[in-house]
Amino acid sequence: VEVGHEELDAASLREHEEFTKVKNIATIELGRYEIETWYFSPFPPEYNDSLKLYFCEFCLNFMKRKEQLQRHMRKCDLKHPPGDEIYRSGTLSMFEVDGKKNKVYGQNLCYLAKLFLDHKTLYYDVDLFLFYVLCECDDRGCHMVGYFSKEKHSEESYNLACILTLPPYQRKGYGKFLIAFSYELSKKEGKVGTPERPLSDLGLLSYRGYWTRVLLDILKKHKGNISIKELSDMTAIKAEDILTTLQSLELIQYRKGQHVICADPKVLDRHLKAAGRGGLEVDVSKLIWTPYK
Ligand code: 1VU
Repeated sequence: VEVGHEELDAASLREHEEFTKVKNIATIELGRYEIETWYFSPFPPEYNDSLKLYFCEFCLNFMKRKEQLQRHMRKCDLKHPPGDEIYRSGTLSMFEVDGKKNKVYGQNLCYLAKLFLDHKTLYYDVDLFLFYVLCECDDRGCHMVGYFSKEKHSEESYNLACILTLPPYQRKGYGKFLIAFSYELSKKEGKVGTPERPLSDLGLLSYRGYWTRVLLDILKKHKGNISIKELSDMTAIKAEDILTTLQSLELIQYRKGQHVICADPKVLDRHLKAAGRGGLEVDVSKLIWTPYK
């Protein structure tokens, strides 16, 4: 069925416009990487005649010319994201950046992220968000690997708004680390959480993989019956996400008006093998954090 523009509400129309915009920036330079972009991002108009943008890997300011970046690097005194280091394990650190305290950084991060996200309009009202920026650190500084954003207050129990692993770091387990981290924060808050929808194809694959592994690990170890509510309390994964994950693995039966988990150990092992690698582990003892008030 064809839908005329007049029948779309304002929000869908804006989203439709974002989708159909032509990709503007083809490549970016960020730290030691040159990265090909995937999608349109609404940079201010004066940047739209550049095919390539040069980002400062620490403050995320972007420039049109390499010489501008070189000049900037001589005076930029940041060596890590501008926020609190809330986790460090080996060379991996997580920084929490408050969008209200670091507005320009938050906006720059959104412009950068949109180059790799096509599925939704990003919110540029960064005041309302916290950004969790994952870095690999060495003697030159803390280099951003990826991030997720989180609303300070979510009515819908979202514990993650947007997630990105920068392309040079993808498929190494950082995505699952970021997802696991978002649930560790929810556990500390004593809340269940769920990612904001819609999920991209890669987002859904990563979440399915994470949910499957976490739930099957528990089911494997657990003796006797366990309810979806108990699984949710243990993992901070929202009950609906547990139900859809277990249903897609055909581990749920409907008996006498109730969902029942049927977990044959052999079936669990088969699913676990198919669920891929575990990703990088979050060492909760290294997380020093209190919920946002
Ligand atoms: O490696 P495993 O098999 O153990 O697990 C992978 C795999 O299952 C799947 N996956 C892929 N499968 C096929 N082809 C691929 N190219 C691929 N990439 C991932 O996902 C599992 C997770 O792997 P990971 O832990 O190594 O995750 P990454 O560091 O690669 O990060 C995953 C994300 C989704 C963050 C990354 O692909 C990304 O940044 N994509 C672009 C942005 C995006 O789509 N973000 C999600 C949007 S939805 C949203 O933000 C709302 C919540």
